[in-house]
Amino acid sequence: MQFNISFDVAGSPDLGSLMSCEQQAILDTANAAATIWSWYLTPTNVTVDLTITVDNSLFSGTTLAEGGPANFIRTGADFAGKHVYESNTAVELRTGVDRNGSSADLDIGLTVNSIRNMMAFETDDYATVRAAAMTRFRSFSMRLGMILVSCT
Ligand SMILES: [Ca+2]
Ligand SMILES: [Ca+2]
Repeated sequence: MQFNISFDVAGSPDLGSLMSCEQQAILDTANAAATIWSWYLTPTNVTVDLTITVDNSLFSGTTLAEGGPANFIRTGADFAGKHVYESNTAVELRTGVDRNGSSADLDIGLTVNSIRNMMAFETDDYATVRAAAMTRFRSFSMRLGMILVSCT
């Protein structure tokens, strides 16, 4: 499987606040993370479309990022009287069927503050940051826990 990663330009009111090199660094890092994720996911020939939104109204405080599958789909099963759902990404990886068509399968939300002030920069202790990031990428699999941004 492979990822197709892009910014949700129309849905990112604050993307323009980032320098082009910051935008590129985020895409580069997300693509590097996706490459690692793909090692652990199905070899099925499917493409998971991941969009990144930059919107300062998404969150504040110590949150680094938000993210997850675009939607959840009823499996048809029930458990304890409740409907059971699974993520569209799980369905696509398992069956090859993209239930939401050309819409993004996975979303990541960032703010300018989280990118600039809360994430690790290459000028930090990069080896430590990188090792921690790799561990997190494996642990969270389909979630983005950290983005390494370098912009010179
Ligand atoms: Ca897809
Ligand atoms: Ca889709």
